[in-house]
Amino acid sequence: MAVIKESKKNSKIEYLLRKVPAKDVSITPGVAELIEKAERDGVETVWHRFLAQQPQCGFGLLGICCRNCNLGPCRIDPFGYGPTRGVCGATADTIVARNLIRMIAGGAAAHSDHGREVAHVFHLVAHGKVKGYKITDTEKLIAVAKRYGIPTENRKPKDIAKDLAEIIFNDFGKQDEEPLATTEAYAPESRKRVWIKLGVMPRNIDREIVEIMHRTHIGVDADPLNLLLQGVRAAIADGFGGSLIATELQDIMFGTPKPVKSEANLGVLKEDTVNIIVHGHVPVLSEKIVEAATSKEAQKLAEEAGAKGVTIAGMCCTGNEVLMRRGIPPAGNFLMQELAVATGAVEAMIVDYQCLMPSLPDVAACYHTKIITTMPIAKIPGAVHMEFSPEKADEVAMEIVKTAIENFKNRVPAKMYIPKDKMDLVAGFSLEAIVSALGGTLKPLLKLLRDGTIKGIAGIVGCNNAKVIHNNSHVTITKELIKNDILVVGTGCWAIAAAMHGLLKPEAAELAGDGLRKVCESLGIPPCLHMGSCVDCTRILNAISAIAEALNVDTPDLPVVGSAPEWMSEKAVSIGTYFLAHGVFVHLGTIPPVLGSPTVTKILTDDVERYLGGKFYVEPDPVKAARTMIDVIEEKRRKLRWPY
Ligand code: SF4
Ligand code: MSK
Repeated sequence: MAVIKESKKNSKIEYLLRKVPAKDVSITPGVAELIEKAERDGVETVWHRFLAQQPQCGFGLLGICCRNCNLGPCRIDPFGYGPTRGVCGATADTIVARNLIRMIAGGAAAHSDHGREVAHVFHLVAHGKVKGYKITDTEKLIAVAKRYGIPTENRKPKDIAKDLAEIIFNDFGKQDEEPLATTEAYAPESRKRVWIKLGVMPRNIDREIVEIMHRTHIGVDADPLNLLLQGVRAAIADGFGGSLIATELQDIMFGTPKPVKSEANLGVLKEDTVNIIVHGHVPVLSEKIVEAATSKEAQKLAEEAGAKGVTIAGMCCTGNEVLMRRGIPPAGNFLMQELAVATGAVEAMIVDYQCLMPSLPDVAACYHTKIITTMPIAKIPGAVHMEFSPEKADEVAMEIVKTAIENFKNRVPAKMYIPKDKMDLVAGFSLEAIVSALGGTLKPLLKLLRDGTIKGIAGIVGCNNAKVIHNNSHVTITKELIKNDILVVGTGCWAIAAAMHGLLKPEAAELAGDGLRKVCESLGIPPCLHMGSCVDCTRILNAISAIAEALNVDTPDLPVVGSAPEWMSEKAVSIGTYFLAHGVFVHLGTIPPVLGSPTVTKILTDDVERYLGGKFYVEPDPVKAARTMIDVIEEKRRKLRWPY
């Protein structure tokens, strides 16, 4: 129970408050107040648990512990006084490389299983086997089908969809050595040549993940470079055969995002309505929840329950999905999920999968909130499980919404506090929306890049991490970059951080350098563009590829950088690696567990550039990191002989 019953735990909470003032934990308005409220209510949060874990295991932080077999666990002495090999003979280099690519396997598995779920629903839609979903964006369906060479002339959308579903299913299941159809359809030719030469062209997402698990089993691959190359192959497979499939099919079924106005932060919750939060990643359920919650039936039921309607808000990437397609406001990003419950004003938090804290039901136990799990693969002890299936999507969604409404009567006003803070935003900049804002072609952007009005593009992605001040690195890096005329595009929890700090408002153009500011003002857009959820990092990849092809250069030549300032998840490792594979200079703001092997560290931060054109750069200081990214962009411009 997070309702801290033992005096020992209570004293720990008080101790933490004395040790770390809440204001030093987060820069986001409302967070400090709610941490204090949580402590008063006797509820522990992620920050309390993070401190309770100190000091974290030094071997783990360096990546030099291994428990891949029962001869272990083994650990390597980083100072050379103790063991330099595991029981089987594995060195630090082998162990670090194995551990890192197992992280990539985890991230790629999460993205691709999400993609697979969406593909299954799409297959049902194509074959007319499901009522609750449909093809919403036929134009996108045709554009995607053309990429795969599927005939589209004079054909019904459902027939095109059947062919597309077949090819995508085959990408998941095929056993031959040929590249994924999706990589062939989307990757720039110049990159494919590099990947083939290096032996990292992916064959099948499942196979690349399985191969990582095989190679990292005791007694298989011990060569750090060979292991890391398989990590690159699995990450590329994720980029195309997992994440991109999710993005494209979600757009076809739920609509391709267009600019939409909304608000962000905990202040989007309302005192007098039923409040429902959708949290997780996959929109197949949350789209239905939004439909059900905004229906006349739900509004009427809420009024009968004494509320002034139903408010629905998002959290993490499910939040991003429903924000960019429906304008549903996000209540916060990853580290704020428990605080949303601690407002005492949430009737139900409906979760699908990924980035859900298993502590949520414990926090909810202190209030009246119901944590409702919906996916058979993501149950949490203490939560209510209401299983979702595409065939019964509408019924399940309405049942869940009704459960939330019925719970309104259990709200305890004395335990309720909603911070007032919220911020206006514009989200929904899919690549299609960006091209449309530019008048139907990328040409104006290319001209602005060439003449230096916009110096470069930075893709900022990823999570929150309790190791650093919440949202500080996201916001600081973003402000530094736009001040230097670098257009920022991004996804995931960065997008929600940027929104809560006013960086997704067109007015944020005031913070940009002269060139970027004028462009934003003339187009009426913010200097930071919300491109979606974690899987939508592939929208950024598609943008980079389209720009490179239009300029007839390879992707590493572009004045483009990537950053994951506060990353924590395995998915972020996979994303960072597929950006690296596209030749992007990728900044990491929290230190990956690789420093126990100078060999692996050097490969990732130096040698890899010779093979792929990009490399990782690790810097926790956001100002220094931004400066380096600006320098990299200027260097790329110099090489292109563009003004810098
Ligand atoms: Fe130890 Fe080797 Fe087994 Fe890892 S695989 S636990 S290093 S014996
Ligand atoms: S939700 S993976 S904390 S971005 Fe996509 Fe945020 Fe990272 Fe989860």
